[in-house]
Amino acid sequence: MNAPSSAQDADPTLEGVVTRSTGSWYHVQVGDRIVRSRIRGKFRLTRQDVTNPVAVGDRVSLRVNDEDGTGLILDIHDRTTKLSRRASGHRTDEEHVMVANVDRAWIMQSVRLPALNAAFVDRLLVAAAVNEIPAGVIINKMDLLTDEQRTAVMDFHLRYADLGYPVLPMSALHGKGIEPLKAELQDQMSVVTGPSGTGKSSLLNAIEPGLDVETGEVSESTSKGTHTTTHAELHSLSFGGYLVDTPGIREFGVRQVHPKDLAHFFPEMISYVNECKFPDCTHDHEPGCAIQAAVDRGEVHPARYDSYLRILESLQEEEEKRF
Ligand SMILES: Nc1nc2c(ncn2[C@@H]2O[C@H](COP(=O)(O)OP(=O)(O)OP(=O)(O)O)[C@@H](O)[C@H]2O)c(=O)[nH]1
Ligand SMILES: [Mg+2]
Ligand SMILES: [Zn+2]
Repeated sequence: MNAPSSAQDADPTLEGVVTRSTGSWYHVQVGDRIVRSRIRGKFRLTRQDVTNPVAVGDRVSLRVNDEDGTGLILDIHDRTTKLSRRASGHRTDEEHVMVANVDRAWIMQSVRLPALNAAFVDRLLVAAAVNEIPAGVIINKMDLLTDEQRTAVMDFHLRYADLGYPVLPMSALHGKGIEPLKAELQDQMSVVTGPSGTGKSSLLNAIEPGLDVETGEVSESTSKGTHTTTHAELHSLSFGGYLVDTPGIREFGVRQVHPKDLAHFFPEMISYVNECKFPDCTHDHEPGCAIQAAVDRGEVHPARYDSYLRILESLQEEEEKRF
């Protein structure tokens, strides 16, 4: 308990936002300065289902040690939103909070090196929808687009635009097409996520050249990035707002969804779910399924339906493991 403070003693508790987390140390922005901080042990003990009790974006109360200037995080404020994924490793039911309190999630893809991955986009769109975070899609490296790819990229673009998601083609490296994104980022707390090498950190440098965020190479032989960004980091934008740069994700596992609710997170499927013959239809094999019929009629994109089936399967496997 705190000792009662006299009138001369100002309350030494400060408020800040976590800009970086390395596991044991957290960077907390307090006004204009960054305080290197630790957390109280109790957060680790009470949240065993989460790999990281404090995430980038969290608003916290902290106290600063006068002697060495380090902070101790005393309290984490309630989150408005969070974007989490299944933690990698043996305990697949564990949650890893990628970022807290974001208003907007941008899913980054590149036309080449690495190639577009619609299944990845669909899993992240579901995760964002589950957490009620509006999402958009960025198609980067437009300068690498070849004639053979043009139709596929256009199909990809239209697929998501038709569903109502903002889709922004750009070339982060050359600073092309970034103005529309800047308008979307202004005064918002946003996160950019995507596979390694798609250009997330390059995007930060394009919109805020002073940041000088480290970027890495993409292997020509494997088309994979080299996981240059190793920790999520929140950057302040000079035109207002924050953008969180995140490490490239190898695999994104959807959590927190009951298999029977999954179709509700595919906007184009919602209107059909109550028209299936069986009320507990999983939309993967049942006769009289309105969603399968919509796929056959071309009203639901087959790639989206395929993503639905793959996520459904992984959620059903998780369910089985629980019993
Ligand atoms: N041609 C081209 N290359 C780009 C573009 N944007 C980024 N790159 C290159 O792609 C490579 C990877 O860029 P990064 O910004 O490090 O990618 P990242 O998404 O942050 O990757 P991780 O931190 O590993 O997750 C670098 O060599 C960049 O120069 C672009 O618009 N066009
Ligand atoms: Mg990066
Ligand atoms: Zn059905």
